[in-house]
Amino acid sequence: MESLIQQAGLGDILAQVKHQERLSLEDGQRLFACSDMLALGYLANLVREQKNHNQAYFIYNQHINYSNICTNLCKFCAFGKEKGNEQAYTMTVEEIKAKVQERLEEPITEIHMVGGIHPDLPYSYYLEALQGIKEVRPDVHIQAFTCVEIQHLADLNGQSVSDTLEELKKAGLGSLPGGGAEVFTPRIRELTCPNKLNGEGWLRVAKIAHQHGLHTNATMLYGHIETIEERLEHLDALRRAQDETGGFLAYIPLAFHPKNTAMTEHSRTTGMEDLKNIAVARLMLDNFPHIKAYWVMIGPKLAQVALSFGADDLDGTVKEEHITRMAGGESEQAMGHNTLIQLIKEAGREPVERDTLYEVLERF
Ligand code: V47
Repeated sequence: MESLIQQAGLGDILAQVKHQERLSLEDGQRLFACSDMLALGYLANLVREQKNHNQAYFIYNQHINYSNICTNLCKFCAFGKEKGNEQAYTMTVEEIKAKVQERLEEPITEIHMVGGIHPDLPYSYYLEALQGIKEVRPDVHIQAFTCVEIQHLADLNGQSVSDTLEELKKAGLGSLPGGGAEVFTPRIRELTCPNKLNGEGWLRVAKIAHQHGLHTNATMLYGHIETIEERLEHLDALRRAQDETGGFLAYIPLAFHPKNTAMTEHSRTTGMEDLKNIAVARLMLDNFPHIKAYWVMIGPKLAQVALSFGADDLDGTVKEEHITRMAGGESEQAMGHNTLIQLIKEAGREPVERDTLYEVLERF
């Protein structure tokens, strides 16, 4: 295998990986330019096994998208709708509680809750939603509100992000998901999501969350108009932020789904693109403990393969996630606990059920 790496011209990167040295952005360019997937996978797998051995994590979680009404209306998004649109919806706090109640008999440990940037829901709604979930399911970890939503809540509240996060924490917030990062560069934001909090703002909120003891995830939406340089700039910004705070848990590359968006001229990403984004991320993000292959976006079959190309986490049982489905995602909306275990075992990995903070709950 190592001669294959030499043949692919990546011998120096192999040496750096073995010595656990940080790769440069130029190295990243060469990795993205490499079409020898076995060589890339081998390198990424070395890092994956240095950090996570043979373990592959999953979580028993429930997704709740409380509202799709959004003032940002990003061009890549099929989920967000203008107020008044016939497909627009907003759940009441009682409806959110009922969703949690519906699945009370299942051993769910995490509720993942995100929504659009709503023009007129009051700040109290968000606090009550968190409190309501906790009333119904007191032990659950709530991973909710992207950095973009947090900034919006601080603006609504008229207080700092710090004070807002403290209040949300008291109401039950446990950590932040990684959405809303898209691609940080101003060019991409201008062209695809001009109304959204900018990249600097997203990173600032994430770092403040980390200072308050709230872990967060990070994502990148790839496979549209971004260049390789822009992907690497995004990864580098995350790596630098992580050097400062150490608060990121997982990085999740999100494959662009064009259906029903304002960017339908693009095709879906290919399997090779998806694997490459996972492998390069694993190699570049040397300070991120986990790389997640989100099966809802890349499909369970490729997510299974990704466990040998850098990923160590498949996310979880999910159910009722509307963001991918609205944009043409065809994966089943829920994955059984046993199916996840089977996928992982077949990939030759050890299935580990985790909680949100990667504490081991059960090994299979
Ligand atoms: O913020 C929007 C992206 C994100 C599309 O933190 C799209 O563990 C593809 O962030 N095609 C939401 N992607 C999902 C997300 C997430 C998912 C799973 C786990 C975690 C985690 C986070 O989805 C949005 C946006 O970046 N998105 N539209 C689309 N058409």
